[in-house]
Amino acid sequence: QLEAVIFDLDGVLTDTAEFHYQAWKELADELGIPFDRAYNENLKGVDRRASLELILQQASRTYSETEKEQFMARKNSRYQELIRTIRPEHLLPGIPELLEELKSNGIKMAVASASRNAQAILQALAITDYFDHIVDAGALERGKPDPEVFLKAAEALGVRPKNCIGIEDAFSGLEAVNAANMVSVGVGHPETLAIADTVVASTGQLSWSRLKEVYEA
Ligand code: B16
Ligand code: MG
Repeated sequence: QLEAVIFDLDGVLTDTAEFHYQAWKELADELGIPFDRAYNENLKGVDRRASLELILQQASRTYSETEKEQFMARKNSRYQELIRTIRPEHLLPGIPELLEELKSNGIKMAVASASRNAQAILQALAITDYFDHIVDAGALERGKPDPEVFLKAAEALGVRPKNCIGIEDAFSGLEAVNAANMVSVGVGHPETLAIADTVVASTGQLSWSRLKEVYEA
């Protein structure tokens, strides 16, 4: 029986992926490292350190640990500037209705984001109260595709993984949901996200009845 829905944040509840891209792009440009939207796809769902390492793989030189820490701090302060513009109207289509429907059907909800900025973003979107648990990204040992973040969410909710649906926009995130033994729902392109149990093109197609259908299939 479906008891809980565990949400990824970036790309599912709101589109912060664009802000991550802009902040990384500015850094890459300053460093003269090639970086574009296509390559940025690899960074989705990947934590800050691993994202930086992916970008630096394209560089023609190596960087010290101190430099890497400066780069991460610089990217994050730019990102924090960009997310200051987030308002409740930046919730992705269908999300306000979905949260309401799940709540009125007694479904538990959690956020399983790799972002250390998740709390601030949920506050800005004014949806913190819908969630029974928000996993602390800073306390994770392993990032997605490791299932840790989803398993921690289920544990905090007191729900068995097989009674959860995990919703993700990133390939690495869906790998994490599958490895956690939850039912996986991908938001995006069916070809890119083929490992999901179901893929919807947009969050506007997510509803309580659709999720029940997916879970029972
Ligand atoms: P931060 P999610 C992830 O969030 C993003 O998709 C990824 O692009 C980002 O690098 C990561 O959070 C870390 O974010 O730098 O704010 O800690 O998709 O897991 O909600
Ligand atoms: Mg995401």
